[in-house]
Amino acid sequence: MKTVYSPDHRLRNAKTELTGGQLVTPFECPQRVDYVLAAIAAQHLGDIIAPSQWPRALIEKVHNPDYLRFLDSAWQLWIQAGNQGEAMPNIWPSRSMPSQRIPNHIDGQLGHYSLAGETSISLGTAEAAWVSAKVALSGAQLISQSEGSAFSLCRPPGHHASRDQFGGYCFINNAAVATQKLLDDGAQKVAILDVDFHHGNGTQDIFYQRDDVLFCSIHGDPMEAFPYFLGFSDETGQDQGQGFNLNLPLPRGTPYSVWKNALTTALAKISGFRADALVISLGVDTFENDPISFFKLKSDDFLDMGMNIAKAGLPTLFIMEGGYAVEEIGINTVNVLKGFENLTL
Ligand code: SP5
Ligand code: ZN
Repeated sequence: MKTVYSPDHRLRNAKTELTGGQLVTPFECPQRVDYVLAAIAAQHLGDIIAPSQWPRALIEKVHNPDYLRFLDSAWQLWIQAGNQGEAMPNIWPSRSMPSQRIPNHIDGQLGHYSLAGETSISLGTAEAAWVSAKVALSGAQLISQSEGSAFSLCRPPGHHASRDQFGGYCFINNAAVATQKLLDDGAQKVAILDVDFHHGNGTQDIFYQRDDVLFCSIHGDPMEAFPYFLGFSDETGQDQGQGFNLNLPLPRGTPYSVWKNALTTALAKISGFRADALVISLGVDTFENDPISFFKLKSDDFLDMGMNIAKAGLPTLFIMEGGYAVEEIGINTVNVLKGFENLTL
């Protein structure tokens, strides 16, 4: 399987994440990709290729232009306002003051355009997010050109980003951008399976009213886990999209034996949808030693996960999302891809 990768992911190198009332070095760090690349080489997964250039209009199909302008300007506005640290939101248009206005002040803009407060914006963040989306688009192009499967080694991740909000370490929704590209290239229907530990709230929201994209997600119960406010099993889609959204929340301590049943349920739904292509939001933060998650998957379980995904028999684009047990992220990720290939070969 080919991997699309760019070293420019390093432009996303924030120094601070707000967690537990402290500013810590972000869990979502550049070293994550180093470990994935090392495992790709060690396991002989296949060629690593650079992304192509793509027009910004392809991103604007799933994100609002004003949001993208905000991302581009946020760091500069933040510095111009005299701040010393990295840009973080600390006030939101919340339930008791649900304003639609976009403030002039950067503090207000950060609140308007964010859905979580842990993710700082730093110099280079917007550029890295844009490159990450190009990595996703180039992966989608491989699938459109009948590659069968491909791996977009995206960083920063994307599945928490909505049309006009960042958060959860995500800025541009790479899976959504790639899915739209597959449709534009001729796919009639695309299924997205999100196996990251966290619910893919951004992806769900972007496609919630559509019947040409099926979104399925297996994740930590939002009553107990980020993003807390979306990802419940009664969210099944809206209007034309009714019936095209499937959430499978699972409790703390879930082992692979139970997780696998949810995968079977999701794959049955995907089979009934008769998709032309499958996009996997591939987070490996379901791993037992992940520092911010609570499932109990072991490294070998990721091989079985890949084999089962292959049974769908669809052209499949894997998009990197989360995974914060940094030293194991490489083997866990490549195990999914190897498991997929072993069944496909
Ligand atoms: C792409 C992705 O996986 N994003 C996840 C974003 C989660 N951010 C909130 C994390 C809260 C972590 N709490 C830390 C507890 C550490 N003991
Ligand atoms: Zn995650």
